[in-house]
Amino acid sequence: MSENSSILTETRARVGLVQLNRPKQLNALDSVLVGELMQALEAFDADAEVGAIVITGSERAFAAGADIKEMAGASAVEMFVRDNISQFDRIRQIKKPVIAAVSGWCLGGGCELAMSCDMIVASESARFGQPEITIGVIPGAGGTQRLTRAVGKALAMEMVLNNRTLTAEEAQHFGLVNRVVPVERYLDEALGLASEVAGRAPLALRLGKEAINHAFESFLTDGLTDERRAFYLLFASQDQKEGMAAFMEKRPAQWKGQ
Ligand code: CO8
Repeated sequence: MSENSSILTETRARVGLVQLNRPKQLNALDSVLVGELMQALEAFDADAEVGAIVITGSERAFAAGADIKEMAGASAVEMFVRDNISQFDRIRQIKKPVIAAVSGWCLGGGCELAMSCDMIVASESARFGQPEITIGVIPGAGGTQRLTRAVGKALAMEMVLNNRTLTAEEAQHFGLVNRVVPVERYLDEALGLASEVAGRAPLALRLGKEAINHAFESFLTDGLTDERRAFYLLFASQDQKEGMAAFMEKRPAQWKGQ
């Protein structure tokens, strides 16, 4: 097991495992974690001994979203210039199958990360949601696009506009998740699935993944650009400042529509 500051990595048989490792912050995705994660995925992708990759968090939280404390005070221009979300594009370039092993909270950027993977194995305790509306913003890393494709317009609207969360069972019912297993087994189940997939014909795996992703490409590229601009633009609003401050001060937000 090798240790960076925010992730742990190891190789088991032909599976590369990345564990998000900010448990006290519920694996909130700050820019260091996202950078280390993408680097680890790229290293496994380039490693001939690895056939598939698993990303996991802790039992309590896969990831509770982007790190609100890191971005709360930023202006729209700062968000646009930093463009941290472009780090997320790196996961789209990974050629090997990537499986998310999800337990507990899988919210905001965490849900977007899970949806950027090729398959999701969930524990019975997993909860999926896009709660950005509660802090005065919208999803910024593909949530409006991938969720709509995965669960359909009606439910995506309810999740993005009214913070509807999904249980693991609901997520499977609506096609977001491949398998739901008891919490003691979710990581082993994901590693087992990854190991099975890793044993399959490498070129066919790569082209199969590429072909399925092409089914999304035309809408995804334009949609991601629109979503990202809208997310950054919201940092020009008082409501974003109020929403994120209210989260950190553990109080309800007072919305002004400004
Ligand atoms: N950012 C920063 N810190 C967080 C986050 C977060 N997203 N989520 C939890 N934490 C911290 C809490 O502040 C708390 O820290 P402390 O102990 O210092 O007060 C600690 O983690 C534990 O959290 P709670 O005490 O709140 O635990 P609870 O069990 O009471 O509640 C919840 C769990 C419901 C998950 C709650 O923590 C919560 O609502 N978290 C925020 C969820 C959220 O709004 N996520 C969306 C964030 S915005 C986003 O993801 C936009 C994505 C766009 C681009 C992605 C780029 C990477």
